[in-house]
Amino acid sequence: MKPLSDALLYGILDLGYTADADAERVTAQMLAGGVDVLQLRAKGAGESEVEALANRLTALTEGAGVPLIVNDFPQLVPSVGAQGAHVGQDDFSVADARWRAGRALAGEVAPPLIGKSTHSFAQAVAAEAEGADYIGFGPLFATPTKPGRPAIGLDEIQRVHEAVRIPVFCIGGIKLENLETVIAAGARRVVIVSGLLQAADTADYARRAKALLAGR
Ligand code: 3NM
Repeated sequence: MKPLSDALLYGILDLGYTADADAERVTAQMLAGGVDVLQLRAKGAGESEVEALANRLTALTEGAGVPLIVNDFPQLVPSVGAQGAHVGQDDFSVADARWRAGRALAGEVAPPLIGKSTHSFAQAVAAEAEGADYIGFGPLFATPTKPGRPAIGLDEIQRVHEAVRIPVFCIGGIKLENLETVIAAGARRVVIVSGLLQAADTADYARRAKALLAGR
């Protein structure tokens, strides 16, 4: 598995953009394009639906050596064989998510990765103190993928990177068009959702984003 510390591009398979029937095809494209982490996000879907979907993706993510992160349902991590879970500010605490994602046989596999969404400098620092393995930091720009959440802009990116040692993935409205601006503001790693999922060629879009992040 690729270590999180090396991850630059975090892709999300968001069922708000991708039809269920296309899940494997789009996941394969993201992986071919070089996403380093892949999250399954299906807002409004029930646990059994997310479980079934995750079970369809693990062969692909494992084959690529890319961690699969389940949004909202940390308890599914052991049963589907995912590598971790992502929680929001209003969801489980990191400790609770970690407990739910824990394996029955400790030591058999790597401990689960727990990520947390943060929307301010204070939340970013608090999430690290709470034991998160990584954070999302945003939304930098207003985005239809997460409606109703105000943009936080680029001003705090630098300060968060100075204060927080776990990986920080900037998120929210990031596209190829603004990625260089986001990187210039201090971002090292990003999450892209609609940019990737609405691209005519998802693999090529991921490749180009990755190249910018890698400074190529
Ligand atoms: N979380 P897009 S912003 C899922 O700020 C999500 O916590 C956010 O999608 C946060 O790349 C966001 O399409 C949506 O803007 C990101």
